Amino acid sequence: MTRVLITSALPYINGVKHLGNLVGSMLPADVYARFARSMGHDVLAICATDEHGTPAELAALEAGQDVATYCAEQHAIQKRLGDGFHLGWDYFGRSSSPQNRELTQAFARALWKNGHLEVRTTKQVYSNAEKRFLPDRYVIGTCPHCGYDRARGDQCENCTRVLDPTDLVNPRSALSGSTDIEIRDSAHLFLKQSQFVPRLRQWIDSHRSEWPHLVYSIANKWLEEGLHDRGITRDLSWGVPVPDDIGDGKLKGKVFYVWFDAPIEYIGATKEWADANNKGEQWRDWWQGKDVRYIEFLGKDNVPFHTVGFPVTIMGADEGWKLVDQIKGFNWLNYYGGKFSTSQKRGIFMDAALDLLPADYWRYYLMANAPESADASFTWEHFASVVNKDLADVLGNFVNRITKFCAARFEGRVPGEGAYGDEEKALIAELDRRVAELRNFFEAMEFRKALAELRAIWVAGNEYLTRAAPWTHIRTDRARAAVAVRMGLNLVHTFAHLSWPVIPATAVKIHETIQPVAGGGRAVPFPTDPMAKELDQLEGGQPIRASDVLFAKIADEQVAEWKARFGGD
Ligand code: B3M
Ligand code: ZN
Repeated sequence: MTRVLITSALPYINGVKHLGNLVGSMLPADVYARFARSMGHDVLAICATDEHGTPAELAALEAGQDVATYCAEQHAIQKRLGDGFHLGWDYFGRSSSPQNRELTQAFARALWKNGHLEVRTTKQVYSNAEKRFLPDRYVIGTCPHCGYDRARGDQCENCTRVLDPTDLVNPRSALSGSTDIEIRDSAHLFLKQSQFVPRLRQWIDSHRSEWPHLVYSIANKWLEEGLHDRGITRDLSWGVPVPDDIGDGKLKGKVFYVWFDAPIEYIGATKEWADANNKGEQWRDWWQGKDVRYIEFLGKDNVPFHTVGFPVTIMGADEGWKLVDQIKGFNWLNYYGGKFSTSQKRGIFMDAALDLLPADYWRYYLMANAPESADASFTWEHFASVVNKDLADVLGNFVNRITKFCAARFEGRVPGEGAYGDEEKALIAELDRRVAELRNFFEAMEFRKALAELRAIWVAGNEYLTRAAPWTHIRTDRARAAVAVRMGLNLVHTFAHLSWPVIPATAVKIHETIQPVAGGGRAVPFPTDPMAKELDQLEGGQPIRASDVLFAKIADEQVAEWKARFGGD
């Protein structure tokens, strides 16, 4: 047994997340955490909302709320939706927590003490009308290169050139449109990342064979392009305040940049967990213990901050905090070939998804089509066909027909008569091989392959039952029918064990047709016994319950309606 620390990239606070966000970090992190638990490992799974930064301020402004109230409300919404999707975090924290504030300030102090921070004077745009500094992207004006008149201060959308706000012709505030803006000097803290290149190079290369290609190549590219020192403070009011003892008194009223404090919240949320559950100093041990394997789940756009930004913070602080061991990165899930978009409200969001169907339909579909080696695309047609075939026809139908048949013809009790014959032995041999494969794919976090294997196991059960045909034999050879029913019920039980990481609510329901789940469902154990034992463990005479329909099929009319409602093509 190893200790496994798992974090998912922190969903940003500005509104409900879409299915692309869900499958790009939170859902696979949960599936893997469940799998690791089901293998008997000691697991701590952590997530939180990422609450600081200008986008949070702007979203609050738009909602007509002060930013603290806005964040508290949105956090509660994201927490509720995460629960709805059965994301079983040990803790779902908030980057605006006192714990994170303290840790972020402590990291900055350590970096300052170790000489890795420097105060530099920078030129920033100040809006007299709004009495505040404007982040680069909230200054707009005419692009000096192509003449586009809504170029942002960080980049021109039209010609994609990277800009500085001072490059813009006729600059104005994107917030108010005011042109009463000026350039002011402003002192900021810079993290001297360039000093860390040799250490980063060594660390990243030491993981070259272990990390997925996607992750290694992005990390490597960043290093090769050269690391610039990075400004880690901002002229904002919402954020973790820079403490007085850093920066020679030149940083009063400033806050840390959101990307500085957000990854520290992985540790912060672990402390929130310990504080909320009387775990004392255990949070520190998860982050400093030698026996912990730390795995991060994140979308490809977040790779640089996790392979360079956060590691530099940890290396520079030099206080024994753990660097990540394994990083599972994801590509994009698209919606009809285009992007899911929060700002354009394009695609399906977590709240709308749960209004349509229970979480397990989505969990299965998304994991079976996870954007692992390439981008993937959601369409309603594909979704419906996967749900109808895999979940309704294959898994649901199997559990339904065998438990119902047992209820109708064997008084709802596992029939004990007869011994397994050649059919059963062949199935056992096949499942020994397939279950080992499934476990390997889960362990390697190859989710598409894992789900294809899981489905193949369900199919093998169905095919067995079709061949064994207890409904035919019952008329002439009751013992033969009994053997098939007993194997069928053992398969139901095993399917629950194997499926729990992916479709936990359904797996518990399936398991309960056979017997209650031990330990209240915190972990359904993954089978480690040989299949000959796993598939022959139900006692003759043991009562079972007939299952209801587990998955309703999605009709063509529903597909048409949802396409019309959510947009498609
Ligand atoms: N909040 C992801 C995003 O909003 C970002 C992840 C932070 S992980 C420390 O794109
Ligand atoms: Zn331009």
